Amino acid sequence: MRHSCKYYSLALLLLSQLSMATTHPVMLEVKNKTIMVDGKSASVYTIEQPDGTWGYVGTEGQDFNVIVKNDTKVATGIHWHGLILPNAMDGVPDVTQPPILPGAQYRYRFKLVQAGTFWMHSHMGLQTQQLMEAPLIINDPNDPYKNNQQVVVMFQDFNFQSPEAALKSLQSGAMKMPMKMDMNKPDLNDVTYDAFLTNYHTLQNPQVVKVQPGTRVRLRFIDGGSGSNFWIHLGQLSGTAIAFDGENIKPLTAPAFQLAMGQRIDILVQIPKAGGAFPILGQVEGTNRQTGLILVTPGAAIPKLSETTAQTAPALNNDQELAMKSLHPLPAKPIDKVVNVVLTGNMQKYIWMINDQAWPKVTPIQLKQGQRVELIFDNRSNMGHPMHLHGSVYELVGINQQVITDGPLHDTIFVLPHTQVKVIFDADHLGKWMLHCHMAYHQESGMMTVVDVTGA
Ligand SMILES: [Cu+2]
Repeated sequence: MRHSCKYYSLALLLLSQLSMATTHPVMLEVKNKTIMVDGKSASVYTIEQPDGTWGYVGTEGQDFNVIVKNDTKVATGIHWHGLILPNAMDGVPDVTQPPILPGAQYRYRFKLVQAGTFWMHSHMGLQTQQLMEAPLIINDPNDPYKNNQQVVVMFQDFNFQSPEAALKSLQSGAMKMPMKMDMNKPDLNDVTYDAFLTNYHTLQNPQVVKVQPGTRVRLRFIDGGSGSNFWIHLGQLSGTAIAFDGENIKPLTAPAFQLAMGQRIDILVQIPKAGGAFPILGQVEGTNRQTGLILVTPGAAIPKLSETTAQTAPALNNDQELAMKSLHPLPAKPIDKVVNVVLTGNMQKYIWMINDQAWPKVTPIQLKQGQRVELIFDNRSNMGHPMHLHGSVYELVGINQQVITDGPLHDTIFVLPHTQVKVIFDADHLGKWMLHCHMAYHQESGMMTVVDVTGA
């Protein structure tokens, strides 16, 4: 009996290896894409499968088995934002792998241990600003909402000017407005954009998604912007957020939702039985500019939407962070190590720093595998910073003096100006993990470091 059981297991093992071996890798091609922005054509990037699928859809428990093929003229590296994975698979050029040269390929293979809304983007220079990005959706086979239609809503910001030229203007102070001198007001938008896009479309020519009356739709929002935070407006629909940064939260209903660069939020909406057209909009904080797409039931007229609104959107705030509660907070455990992450900026020279150091001249934050770590983001600058840690999920445990229990889990948390945000996580995974601001120009101007997790 024991023997037959052993042989049976062996046979199963061989069978599973065989099936793994025969799984064909998914090809993800990084390539140029021509888009129309308000009547003018522009060349940007995209990441697509050969059949035109934008990005990747997988299932929790299965393998992420991907070949990235660089069909552009520039070296690159694609990072799987929010995924827990082996360090060598993290896609950071010159840190976890060599850059992928033009015409070259790179293979990725690991098990998908999460489900939710994630995304992929270049981790090289300012390539995300040229929209080298795509959704990365992982379905949960036991998802209670799995029969609902899913719609990806990725917000993007766009300039005809090259991002390198935009950075030069920032460094020379040309883009700074007089309000930057007012220390009482936060600085909201470093970069002035020509257009805001949703899934590569402006509101002049928005994506129109067919939905059925009386059904529930899961909107998977991704802020793929390089310099823009958004307020999500659902118009006449009421929305219930069920996940943030790919992690389930207790259902949260609100009149509007907030999304900072790099973050994702999953919102359920109920399409009325009477049907109609339902704009799903993102308005950039501190501006009257908006982008979005339209959900439309069969036969409904498609409205004309403006790219501007009458009202200027306020700055993001902490209300949503305080209202969200994790469905699966980290298990209680004593803190082994506290790490201060002081965020500062020199607006004259446009240098952004972590603990007074600017990438790449940084001292890595050293952690031992298995440590429960508390990170204290201490933002001493006049701008908010969406702080992203690779390869881990952290739990919000405090904002300034306020202690938070069952706070939401994040891989990217927005740290408001002159605010302290505390998060905890377990340094379970060996390797060099990037910790950086997701505002592309801050990241490129120094606000990045590395967390080095070594054996205990
Ligand atoms: Cu920043």
